[in-house]
Amino acid sequence: MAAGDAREHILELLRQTSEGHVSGEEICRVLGVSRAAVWKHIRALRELGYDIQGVASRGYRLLAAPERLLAAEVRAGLGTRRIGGDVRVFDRIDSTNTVAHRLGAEGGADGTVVVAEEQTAGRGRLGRSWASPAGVNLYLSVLLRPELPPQRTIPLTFLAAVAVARALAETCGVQAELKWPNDLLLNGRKVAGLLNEMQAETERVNYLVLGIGLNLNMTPDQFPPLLRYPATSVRIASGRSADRLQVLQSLLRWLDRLYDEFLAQGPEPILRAWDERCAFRGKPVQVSGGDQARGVLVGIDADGALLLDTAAGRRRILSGDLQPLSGKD
Ligand code: BT5
Repeated sequence: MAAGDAREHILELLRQTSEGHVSGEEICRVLGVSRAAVWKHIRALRELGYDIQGVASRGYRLLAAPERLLAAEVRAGLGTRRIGGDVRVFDRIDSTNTVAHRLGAEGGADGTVVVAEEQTAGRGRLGRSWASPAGVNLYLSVLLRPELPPQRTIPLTFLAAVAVARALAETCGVQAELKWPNDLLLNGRKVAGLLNEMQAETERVNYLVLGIGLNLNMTPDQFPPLLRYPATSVRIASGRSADRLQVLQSLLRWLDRLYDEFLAQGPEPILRAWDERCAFRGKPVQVSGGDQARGVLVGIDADGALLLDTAAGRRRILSGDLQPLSGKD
């Protein structure tokens, strides 16, 4: 058994017995290793930041897990089918999307997850940057290899947004609204952004990278001074800090479930779920960037295009940046 697997197994045993101790013999028996090996693994776990108590007559007990995200912790008890079979956690990298692209080109498995504590060159759309301070938020990319032509993968951006919204509701008790095409809002302010990128030929997707930046415990002073859109974090919006590991695991489970549903049933359930959380419905908005338009927001259509009722009639918007219009505009 690889050292990482053995440690994951030991942590699982310790968690199952959160009230009492697990004896050294029990761990030896379950893992099929010697006492000396168990002792070495326990020491390695302590070095990783786990607070494990050892009582001579009773065995081991897990008192606290480290603040840092660890691949073994993320995978422990995840129970997903496709997402998170391989989880890589980095302390500090340029961008999780860039690393996921590299893994994609090297043949990385469908569902591989890349997580960073900090990004030095976090990316937004159109060459913009994503502020990624260390240890407070989630920055992750998921590598997918759907056997679909490129145009049928468009709903995956919507799928990622719905998964983030459900994870936030489940673990933090907050209800995010979805701002077309790739943002999540809390109290009208941006709490998460998605950056989905694809490597494809005309007929076939080679691989796809779903990039997710989610502001959890960021404080106001950690935001860049000039933002395109007002921003927030779960902690600022709700007054409570979020457990990053819990949110991440919930997010991976929702991604897994919705991806399964998408492959089995097609895009309709995802697009419907997205539409239910659509921000600014019935409100006047403006689209700039790609397409230019002003009108009242209707929702999204079966292809994920934004529908606006404009002075010249109903329009389908395929790309651009959305802003609400106040009465004065
Ligand atoms: C996005 O772009 O919203 C997509 C952000 C995706 C970030 C994730 S993190 C993991 C993965 N790895 C990456 O390298 N990227 C993905 P866009 O809609 O273009 O918004 C970018 C704009 O949002 C910036 O120009 C800023 O004005 C603003 N911004 C920057 N950092 C922010 C933050 N942490 N929270 C809210 N707004 C931010």
